[in-house]
This record gives sequence, C-alpha cells and structure tokens, in this order.
Amino acid sequence: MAILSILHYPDPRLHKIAKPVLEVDAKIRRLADDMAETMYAAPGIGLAATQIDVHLQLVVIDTSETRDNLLVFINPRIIELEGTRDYEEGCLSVPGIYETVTRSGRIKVEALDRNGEVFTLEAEGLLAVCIQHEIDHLHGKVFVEYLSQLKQVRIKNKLKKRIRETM
Ligand code: QAP
Ligand code: CO
Repeated sequence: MAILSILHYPDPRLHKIAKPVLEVDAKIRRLADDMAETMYAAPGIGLAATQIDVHLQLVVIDTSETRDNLLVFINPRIIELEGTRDYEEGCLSVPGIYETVTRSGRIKVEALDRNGEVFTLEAEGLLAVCIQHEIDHLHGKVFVEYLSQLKQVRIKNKLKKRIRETM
C-alpha cells in the first residue's frame, strides 16, 4: 500500500471531471486501498480520486468513530434526495478551512463496491454530507464553491499566503 499526495485548492486539476470506471479490476482495488491508507493517515473521513489527481469515479469514506468501517464507492450516483441540512465541512484539499454548507439531509446512493457488485445505501447525517461532498469532487467541484465570492477569494489568498510562507 502507499500514501498518495493530495492536491490542494486552488489547483486547477481539482476541477477535472472524473470518468466512470469501466472494469473493477485489481488495479482499481489497489487504488482504492491506497486511497483508504491516504485518508486514514491524513486523517480524514473521505477522499475522492480527483484529490489524488486520478480522474476516475472512485471514492473512499469512513465516518465511523472506530475508523474500521471503510466504504468504497465506484461510479456513485445519488438516486434520491430529501430535505436539507447545514453542516460545517472541511476538506483534505483545503487544509485548515472549515465552513458551513447546505446540502440534502437524506440521500440514497447507488454505486459499485470493490468487487464490482451494484449496491444502494441510504444515508443521513455526517455520512450523507460526506457522500455528497465526495461525489462533488468527481464532478470537479470543491465545497468552497458553495460559499460567497468574497469568502472564496479570502480562502484562496490565505492558502496562497501559506504556500509562500512554507517556501
Ligand atoms: C469531507 O473531509 C467532509 O482541514 C472529508 O487540516 C468533511 O476528511 C465531509 C481534514 C466534513 C463532511 C464534513 C481537513 C484534515 C479532513 C483539514 C475530510 C485538515 C485535516 C477533511
Ligand atoms: Co473534499
């Protein structure tokens, strides 16, 4: 297994659109394993392939307290949405920034698992928020894009300043 490097906002590669996985083979399973290791090491609760500059529809999530309930979503799509929910989100690609975003409160998602089998999952709370956040990454969207232009500019400047200071 390997820890992969994560792209940081505002990297333009975070806006690429991920392509569907055509075959769930050993290579995809290895990628999912490496993404899981990267997410656990960060530590984070979700990671999309886009964030490691692989533009395939692959997401790993673990919102459990015990960090032992890995969920792998391949070609995920949301097939039902209900209600709204505000949640303070963060992102491994936007370190140190936490902002409240409004999303659907309950969702039903359909995806392939690491064996290539179709499954559906109903989620609410943090898991529902996290699934929507990660699927956004596959569509080239970062959570800060839900915020006002003013906040987006402030966040970009803060992250650019931080890069300058660590050079
Ligand atoms: C997405 O985010 C998420 O700023 C996953 O310094 C987050 O794992 C969905 C992280 C919250 C819903 C609610 C962020 C780690 C991890 C940071 C993450 C940081 C270190 C973020
Ligand atoms: Co994210």
